[in-house]
Amino acid sequence: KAIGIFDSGVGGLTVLKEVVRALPQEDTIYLGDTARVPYGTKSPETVVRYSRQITRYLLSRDIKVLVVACNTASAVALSALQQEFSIPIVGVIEPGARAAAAVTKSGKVGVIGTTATVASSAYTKAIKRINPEIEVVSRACPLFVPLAEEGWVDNEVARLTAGIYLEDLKKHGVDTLVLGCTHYPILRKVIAEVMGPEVTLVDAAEQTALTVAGILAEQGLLRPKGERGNHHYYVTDIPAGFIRIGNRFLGGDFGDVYQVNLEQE
Ligand code: DGN
Repeated sequence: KAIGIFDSGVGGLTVLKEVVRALPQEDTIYLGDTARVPYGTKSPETVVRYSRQITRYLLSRDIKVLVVACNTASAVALSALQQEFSIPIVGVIEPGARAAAAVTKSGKVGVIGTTATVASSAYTKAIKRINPEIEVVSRACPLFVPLAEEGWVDNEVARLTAGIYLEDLKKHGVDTLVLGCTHYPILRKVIAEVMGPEVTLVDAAEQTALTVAGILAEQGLLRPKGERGNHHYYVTDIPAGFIRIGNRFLGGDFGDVYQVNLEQE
């Protein structure tokens, strides 16, 4: 059985990359809902409906654990999915929040994400659940998504955009910054440059992969080390754009990508 991972599009490949790094022996099935991206601007009902369809599809492909790599879907659909389906389902928000709460010394944590994720306060609530004393300052950075997709991750435009977005968080004196969107790890270098060496960046992708590894180990579902997993990719629109941007996200060729029509499933 494989690890199922889904995102609204290509961004969740940053989570897949970390899952493969942590668990190279596991098979993965990735679904990017490229026909219906972005989720960030849609109502929770719609995002829940899409997430259900995707989960049913991935379950039909025999998965043992599901990773909701999209922050928006994690924020609005995770509990509905967990109630409806019996396999373990991991979102990206809880692991990121846990890591941030563990890392901060000053008790001031910054969170950046899409407009929808920041509006949901999901990270703030998750961090406060762990430690109510922690002060959380969040900021939506919507322009980071097109910059990452365009590959403008290490130039003047990226630096300037990061400078403007992150100014307030810097002034606030946060010592920890959660990269709360699938695309932001791609911009890690400029974000780190702007925030300075005293701020620790928490990558929700990395922490999510470790959570998945923990669950599989706990349930005795890990494949033996030393094997090399197979990776399958499905998208809901034609694969061309996904392959172009995905190669950049994964840093190399990642094989065949198939189109699937979820409405017919
Ligand atoms: N995958 C989305 C997220 O992590 O919030 C970003 C892209 C989108 O759907 N807006």
